[in-house]
Amino acid sequence: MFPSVAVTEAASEPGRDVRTGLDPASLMQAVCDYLYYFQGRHPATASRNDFYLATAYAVRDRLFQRGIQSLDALLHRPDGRTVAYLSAEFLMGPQLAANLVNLGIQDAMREALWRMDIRLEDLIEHEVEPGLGNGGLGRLAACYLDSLATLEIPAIGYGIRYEFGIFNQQIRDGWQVELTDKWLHLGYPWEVARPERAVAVRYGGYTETYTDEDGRYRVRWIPAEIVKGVPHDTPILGYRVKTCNLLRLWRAEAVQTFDFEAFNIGDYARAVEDQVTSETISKVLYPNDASPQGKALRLKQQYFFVACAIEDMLRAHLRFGGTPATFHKRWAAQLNDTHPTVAVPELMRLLLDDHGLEWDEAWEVTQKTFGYTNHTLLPEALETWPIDLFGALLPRHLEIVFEINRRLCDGIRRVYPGDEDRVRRMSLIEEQGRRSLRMANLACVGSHAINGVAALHTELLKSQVLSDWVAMFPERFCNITNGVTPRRFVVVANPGQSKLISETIGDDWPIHLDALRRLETHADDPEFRARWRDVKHANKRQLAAVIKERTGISVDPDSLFDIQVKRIHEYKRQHLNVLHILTLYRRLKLNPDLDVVPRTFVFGGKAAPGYQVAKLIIKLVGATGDLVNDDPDVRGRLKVVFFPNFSVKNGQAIYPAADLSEQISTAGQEASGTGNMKFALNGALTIGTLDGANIEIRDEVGAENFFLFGLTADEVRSAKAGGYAPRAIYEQNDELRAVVDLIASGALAGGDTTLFRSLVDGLLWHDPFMVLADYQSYVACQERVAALWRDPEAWSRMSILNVARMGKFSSDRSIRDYCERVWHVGPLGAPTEGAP
Ligand code: Z16
Repeated sequence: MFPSVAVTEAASEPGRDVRTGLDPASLMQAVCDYLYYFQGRHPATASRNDFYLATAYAVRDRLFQRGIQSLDALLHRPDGRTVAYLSAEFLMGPQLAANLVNLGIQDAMREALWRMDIRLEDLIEHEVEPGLGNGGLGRLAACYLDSLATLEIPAIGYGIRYEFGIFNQQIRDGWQVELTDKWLHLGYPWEVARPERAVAVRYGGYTETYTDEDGRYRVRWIPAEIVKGVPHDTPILGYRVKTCNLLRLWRAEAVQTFDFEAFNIGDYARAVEDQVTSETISKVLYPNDASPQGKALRLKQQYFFVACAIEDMLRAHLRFGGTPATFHKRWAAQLNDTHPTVAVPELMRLLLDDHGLEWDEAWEVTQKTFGYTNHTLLPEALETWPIDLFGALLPRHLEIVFEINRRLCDGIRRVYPGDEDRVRRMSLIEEQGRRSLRMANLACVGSHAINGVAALHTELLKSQVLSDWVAMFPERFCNITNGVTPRRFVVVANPGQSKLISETIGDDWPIHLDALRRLETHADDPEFRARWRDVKHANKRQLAAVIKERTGISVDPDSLFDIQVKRIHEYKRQHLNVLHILTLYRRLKLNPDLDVVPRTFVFGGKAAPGYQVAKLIIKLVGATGDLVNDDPDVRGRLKVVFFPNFSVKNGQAIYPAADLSEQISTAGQEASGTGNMKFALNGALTIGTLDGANIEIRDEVGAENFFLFGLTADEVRSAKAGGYAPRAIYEQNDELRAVVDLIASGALAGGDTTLFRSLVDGLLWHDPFMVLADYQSYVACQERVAALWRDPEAWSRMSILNVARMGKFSSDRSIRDYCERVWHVGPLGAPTEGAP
């Protein structure tokens, strides 16, 4: 069985690049070598994990090779700018298949492994993903790294190497249970630790002033605690290009490990304790996606990776001959939401205290370095830190923040004399209640560019949340609509559809997504439509098998797959979806012979562990499934599934199987959404509100090819202003009343009328997300969906047209926008118009 003969034969081919070749023989030899000499395994006894690791190492070699070449190219072009994407989250997803696709060696590796009796697909399935993010924001960062490399822009992603990522979700008795995500357990082959490039990060203590040799007044920070940040590098290869960038994640370690190893200190236990405390910093990802936790440890995490990143950038800059005053000419740093905003006072601190720049010069460098991306309008998501907490942890930074604020407030008073209310609103310090630092304001004042993530979001940002900032700094604002990488979310996730597209319009669409438009003419070709349907049907059969295995529920691949996967949140309105399901259920109970379109409703997503209502919504979905799935009157025509542990990996199996994509947030609440793009690129039709990027998707695919319902953001606002009364809607709509009553009756809870009471009462008396207001419109829209489903030709045509017109939503387009409007950088870091 072991292919030693084949390996020997292969190795004897003349001129073969044994070390990094891309042919099956070279790949096979590389995998064998890793198995033998790195893992000390004989193939006959090697486990699947052994083969997975050996394969990953073989691939990684080929990435590093390109990474070194990219660095070399950069060193020979020392005038260019490098992008630093600062993000507390990177939701990378599985790496093996994506890297094989980007290298263009999927078939070669499959063949290489096959010669050893190993199926590549089994290894891909075996891979554990690093879940170092909560949802959209973290996944967006990962898509952007893919596009930066593909567009050959030198870039580094800086973040935290959490030991435990987003929890694994299990469903027990319908409830979410959180399990620790031990993603490093079997070894993570894609990264390399660089302990020699560690950075010291300081916390606490106090500051003092002194006079330097030139008689200048200077400040020195005497910290109380020092932690070491050790970088762990993952290579990020672009699609079919040589450029290979870096994701550099920092792990916290104790500085003084060796002191107590020498047993020469009295308090051994305390020394160990200190070490444990240091390492706590990168221990776990905070699992909140919408409302930040005001924990000191979270601020410690933020400063930890930011301090490491800026130090790393500054070191590189100085090593390549730069001066502190030209930092911004070599680095463009993006703040992914406010999480890394402490980078603003941190860069100021380094320039002022360590490098002796004057304030004005340091401030200019800082502002030209940073751009700020806002990802939410939710008021509870706007980060603030109590001043006492911030000052205790970062005393020097607080002083700098106060000075930034003093100058900011002076500036406001100059432009708007006497407008103290405006000063109060724009101040970096919230003075009401516990004095606190407003991170969004700090990000705005410290950046030369500020952007929202979809057209509506940016408009609302400009007209509401940040209107004072627009008035004073209008030139800083722009919109950059989110995008997703078509490599991972179409080429890797949906090989069937990808093959059909490439056979039809050529294979350049993964890098020129607008080329999908060539599919338009094929939408009217019955033969093409039939092939399109066959692809979707095969994907649905695959998903049905996975659903059976994970949940025990049998679903019919011929039914309409109606899917909502995303974080569970009231504003995303999974419960509106449930109200529709119960409406159909009730209609069937009243008339079992009713001719309904058979549907499979799939839900997936994690609830923040402390978000009780979200957890109750998960329970409600499960209870709805229990009620509906085996009811004899339903006769299998409705199935409701909660797909546990939604992740990037599971998403890659789910998006390609969707017929209908649920994008039903209350208008004005979802900043952009990116799942909406992943679904549509995989041929799902969208039912959605005029929210986030849905609006732009509808504009692109055509209103006639999009199922629109619900209030607009303006209507939501005026309905609320006019005293919205959900109870009245409930009373006036018989069908709505019946389904709400059904939930309240205990019929979904074994007769328990208390289980869902808080949810029902919330809807009837408050309903902040206008679920009842949009119910009628949603149900009516779903009837239009059902009508179209009955006409498979029309459905297929619309599905093809949707894909054909989704080119705008490639993350390549988003990254080009950032390069042009924010970073002023081109391929190889070449400066573009407007470069500082
Ligand atoms: C997040 O995932 C998002 C916003 C935020 O403030 C924090 C987190 Cl962890 C999401 C938005 O909710 C979503 O609409 C958007 O598409 C995504 O960020 C990427 O911009």
